Amino acid sequence: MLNYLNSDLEILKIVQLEIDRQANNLELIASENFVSLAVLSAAGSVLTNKYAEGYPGKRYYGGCEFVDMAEELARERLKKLFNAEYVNVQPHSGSQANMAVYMSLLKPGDTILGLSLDHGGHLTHGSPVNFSGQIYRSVGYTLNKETKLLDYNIIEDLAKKEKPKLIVTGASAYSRDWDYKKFREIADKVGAFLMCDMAHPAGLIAKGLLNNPLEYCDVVTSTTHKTLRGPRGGVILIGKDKENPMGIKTPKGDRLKLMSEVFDSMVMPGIQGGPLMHIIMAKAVAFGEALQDSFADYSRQIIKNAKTLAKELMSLGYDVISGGTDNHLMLVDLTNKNISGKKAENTLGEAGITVNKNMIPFDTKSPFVTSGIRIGTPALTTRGMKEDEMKLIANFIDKALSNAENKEMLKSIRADVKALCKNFPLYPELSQN
Ligand code: DSN
Repeated sequence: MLNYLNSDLEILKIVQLEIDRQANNLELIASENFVSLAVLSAAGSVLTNKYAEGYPGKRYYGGCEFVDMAEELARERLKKLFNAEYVNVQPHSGSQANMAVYMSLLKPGDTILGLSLDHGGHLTHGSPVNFSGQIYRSVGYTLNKETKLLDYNIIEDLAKKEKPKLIVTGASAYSRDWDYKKFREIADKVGAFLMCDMAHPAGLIAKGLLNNPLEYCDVVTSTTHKTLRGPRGGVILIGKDKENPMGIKTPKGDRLKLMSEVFDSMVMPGIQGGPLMHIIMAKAVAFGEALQDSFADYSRQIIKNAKTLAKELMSLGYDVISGGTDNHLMLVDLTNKNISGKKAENTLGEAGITVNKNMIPFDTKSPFVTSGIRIGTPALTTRGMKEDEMKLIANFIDKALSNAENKEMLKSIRADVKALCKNFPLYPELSQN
């Protein structure tokens, strides 16, 4: 595959360095994963050459008969994966998917109620530095101060007070499951639309390992590159069997037409132009992989690994927020270890362990420093690592953070990390070493 880059040695070098970095470091960023060579090949295929504005069978360009097949396949596989009635596979990213939903359901100035960014929410759930907090009036719900869990009483009180037009569920840094039924009840009490951005746990939800937002939300968005292990991108979905899926009264037969008109036309031409057909085909490949039984084993192992890592870290004296995890990630409050998230990220980086600094609920430090780190297991699980490796990794993390100023120690952990990585080869077909 890489031979074709011999024509541009500067770029070839960069790709080789990145392959080497991915292969020789422990990737614990909760939102990242390693795609299969099949997904990689589809993403790097000739479909990148094709303009296909519109939707299958209704394009503004000729020559779309084969890209139509790719998009149809992506749609059908995604519907099957989540038992969805409607999907749109064109959003270039999760942010674009969220934007399309907001612009379909809201008018400028309407109120959005989402989990605050500093409590684990996402930029697009109403942060003041994002379009979602600038075009709309945004109110953030926070976690319970004692338990660091979602507190449905607080959320209901806030919803009654603020009267949001849209309630957003889903997070980037929350390690517990969501009770979408409770959110539905709250949304119905205040007459709000209910949405879930399931970008992080989508793969786990697809395999039935977490509660399913499609059963209760009017609309669900996701990225495709986290636990779903596909190419970078976004999707929009609506579940089956709801009388009133968008909160709008319509004759039953017209529902699908209404949904496709509203969301499809907001994605294109509303906020996007030509779809990335190579990425849409790569999404189809990833959805095909996720439909296989082996993906359920993989997803179960992600959770087992996360639980093991959380338990080991806690036994080493780390304060894992909420005392553990139900999904693929955990948030670690480093306050008792006297090290900031920023310093921890850098220190672990030196030891070959990649994590990201992350605000913890009620953090007193800035987002550039933070009191915590976020750790996730999807990528290492893809490499085949299991509970035994998680125990080793917890010890690497502890040794590094306890010796943050000891360069020799960090170097020696780095060597151990590299040795561990060698036992779980990543993309050997692409590696030059
Ligand atoms: N940036 C992603 C994450 O790391 O969670 C969310 O979009």
